Amino acid sequence: MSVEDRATLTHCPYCALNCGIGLETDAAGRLVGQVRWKGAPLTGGAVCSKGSTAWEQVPHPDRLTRPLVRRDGELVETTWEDALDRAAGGFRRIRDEYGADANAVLSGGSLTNEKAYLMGKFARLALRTRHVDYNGRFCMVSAGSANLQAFGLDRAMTPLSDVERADVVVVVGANLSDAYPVMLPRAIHRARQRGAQIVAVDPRFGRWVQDGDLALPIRPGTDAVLFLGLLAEVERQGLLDVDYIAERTVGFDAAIAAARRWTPELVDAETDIDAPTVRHLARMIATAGRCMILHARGAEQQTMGTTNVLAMINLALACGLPGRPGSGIDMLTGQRNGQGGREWGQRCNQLPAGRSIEDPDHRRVVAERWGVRVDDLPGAGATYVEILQMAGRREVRGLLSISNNWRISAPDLTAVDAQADALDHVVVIDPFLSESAARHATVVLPGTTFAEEEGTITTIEGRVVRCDQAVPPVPRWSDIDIIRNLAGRLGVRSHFDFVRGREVFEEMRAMSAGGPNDYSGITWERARDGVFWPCPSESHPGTPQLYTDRFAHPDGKARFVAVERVAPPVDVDDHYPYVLTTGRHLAQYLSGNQTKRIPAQQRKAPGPYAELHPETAAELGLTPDDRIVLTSRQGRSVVPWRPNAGLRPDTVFMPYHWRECNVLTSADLDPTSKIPGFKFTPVAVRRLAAIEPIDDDQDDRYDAGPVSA
Ligand SMILES: Nc1nc2c(c(=O)[nH]1)N[C@H]1C(S)=C(S)[C@@H](COP(=O)(O)OP(=O)(O)OC[C@H]3O[C@@H](n4cnc5c(=O)[nH]c(N)nc54)[C@H](O)[C@@H]3O)O[C@H]1N2
Ligand SMILES: Nc1nc2c(c(=O)[nH]1)N[C@H]1C(S)=C(S)[C@@H](COP(=O)(O)OP(=O)(O)OC[C@H]3O[C@@H](n4cnc5c(=O)[nH]c(N)nc54)[C@H](O)[C@@H]3O)O[C@H]1N2
Ligand code: SF4
Ligand SMILES: [Mo]
Repeated sequence: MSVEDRATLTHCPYCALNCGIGLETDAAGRLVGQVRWKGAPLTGGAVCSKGSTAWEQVPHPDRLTRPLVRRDGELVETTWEDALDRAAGGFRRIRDEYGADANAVLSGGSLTNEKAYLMGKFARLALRTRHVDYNGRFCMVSAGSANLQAFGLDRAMTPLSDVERADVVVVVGANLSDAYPVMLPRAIHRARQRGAQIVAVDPRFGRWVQDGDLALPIRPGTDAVLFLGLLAEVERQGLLDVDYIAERTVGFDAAIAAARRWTPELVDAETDIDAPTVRHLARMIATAGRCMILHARGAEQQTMGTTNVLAMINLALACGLPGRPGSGIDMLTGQRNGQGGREWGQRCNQLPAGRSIEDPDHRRVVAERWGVRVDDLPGAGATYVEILQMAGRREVRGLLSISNNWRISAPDLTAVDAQADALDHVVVIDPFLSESAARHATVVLPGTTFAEEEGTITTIEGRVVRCDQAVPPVPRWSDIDIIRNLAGRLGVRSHFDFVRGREVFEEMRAMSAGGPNDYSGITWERARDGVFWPCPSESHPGTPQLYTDRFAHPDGKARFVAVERVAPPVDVDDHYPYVLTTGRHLAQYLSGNQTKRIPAQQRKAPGPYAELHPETAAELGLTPDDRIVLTSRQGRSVVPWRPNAGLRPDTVFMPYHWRECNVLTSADLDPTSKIPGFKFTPVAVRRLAAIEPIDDDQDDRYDAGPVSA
């Protein structure tokens, strides 16, 4: 029997590679395991250890099965009716007393497209608030804003299957070994075996970087300088693709004028990448038959993240890479539905299908298709960190949260706790009690896991794929049921009268017709094998490769955007001499509210730690069993340390899955994308003295965990 016949086909709930898996149920309909789905798009049945244990979260004993409400400071079980009444009643009271914008919604990039769409719609039509944002604000928005400015769309342009055919692959700030363990390291290795030159621009090298690769240990926060210098050098060497620049782009003169002062020597002084290497790399990229540039959060989660990406795009355009099959510049999206999650209107400035909330035509189309008056659609609102800050000032008083966990993942956690403490009414929908819900929720509604619902997600490549439902939700209701029931209590049920994912998907297809992210030709059936948007009709094959003939701006041309080097707002100094940069461990996923509960994952990464270069550790007089004290302007953490000779000696790396990390980071934001600078925090490091008490500001009263009735 084929896997299609004996298993329910779906996709891994964690990262954006969306590895396809088959879920197996027993005769009684219980989930019992998972099998390989060899026909899965892109990854062909491969999974990493997180993916192979993902199903264990579904029947997990920690699952929330009944709603909780806070009484006398404690969360206690209650009925669904009571919890939904209180949840909706709290928002209604706040709206009556303080106005609709005193409620806010925080949503997430792990949700299916259908739920992301419903959350944006719920904020606008049920709560009628401007303030709805999502945790992709911590992730994809620098890449997104740069791509929108340069190309007019926010999606990877070239399919990842092309990586293995490239002659040069430049990977900027992506840890493929831990964050994209399936498919990408192998594609890079295949390219390497074919003779391709692999380039890694990163202050820390993962296992995927090998001998013979050009490994460039860049000084954190200086990516724009490197790419400005490369652009200038391509011109100096006479290697510009002048025909492409003339025919397919605008804005080159201003961009090159801003770049020219960056001689290889100046680049060296800022980035620590030496001048001969800058010259060599410029020539290599400009003369490659096929060149792919891949970038992830290293250069993007910076207070100048948008600038960094624009600087990379300018180089790519100058060399004629975008739109040339087998070449291009791709952002590597992170979360399960990091792509679809940023298309369907759960962002503060966005309406469904990539439409802008400020564009009168877009507003009119959406209002018409929703059957509401244009004036009833709120305008643009605040972003994630700004919403928390507004809570601290009591401008926002009610919060509906789904699929995010600010008490681990937001920057400057001590401040965040105080901000969220000031909220009057917090409703959290989550399958597991998160640290955020444990401390801040007034109502907790048990959420849905990936195996308990149907829906679509849009992969790292922009391919819309389908997730089938294997088992009924462990709690009585699914996330979609919860949204419908809350909407009913707020008097707008007719706009949310959906039970199944595919019903929502049909509304979305119609909604997207003619919009920037057109899904209208993607049927439920076609989504089985996956279809790349835009796909404007059922006979259209979809669009794996973007921009072959024209870019998405009205005139069809790409924009060079002139950029200057922007320094981090606070640099290292004598008090905080090291740069803390943060990221991932292979075994854990984001705030860990799912993976920390799975024994195989937890054994591999049981708790926080920091990595130091062995020379740095020697200078600090550390022995292997020592713990270190990390101090930043925001906070202090005590953690064990590990040596990593592949890390810059002036840089400390910490995986971010535990609170110890984000108590140190700052809430300084990129002015355009409003992403926090997670990858650059000046810190002091010292050995913890043997007799020193550990008064960390970690508060274990609010650990995520099972609740007893
Ligand atoms: N195991 C696991 N996999 C995941 C996730 C997870 O939580 N766990 N999360 C998923 C998500 S949501 C995302 S967004 C992706 C993230 O995927 P990545 O962005 O690849 O992962 P990070 O570990 O955040 O690492 C970013 C890289 O940037 C480097 N870096 C730091 N500062 C700089 C800098 O200034 N310049 C440059 N050029 N590089 C720098 C770091 O050393 C690191 O190698 O991973 C996805 N995959
Ligand atoms: N220092 C530092 N901080 C970072 C980063 C970094 O690199 N460094 N990376 C940032 C990045 S890239 C990201 S993407 C963010 C993400 O950060 P978070 O917002 O914390 O993401 P998750 O851990 O996925 O939180 C999601 C919550 O949603 C729940 N959940 C998952 N799926 C569903 C669902 O379908 N329905 C419901 N109801 N609940 C669901 C999970 O149980 C979990 O409690 O963290 C950011 N924070
Ligand atoms: S976590 Fe990512 S790489 Fe691992 S199985 Fe899931 S989708 Fe694939
Ligand atoms: Mo992310």
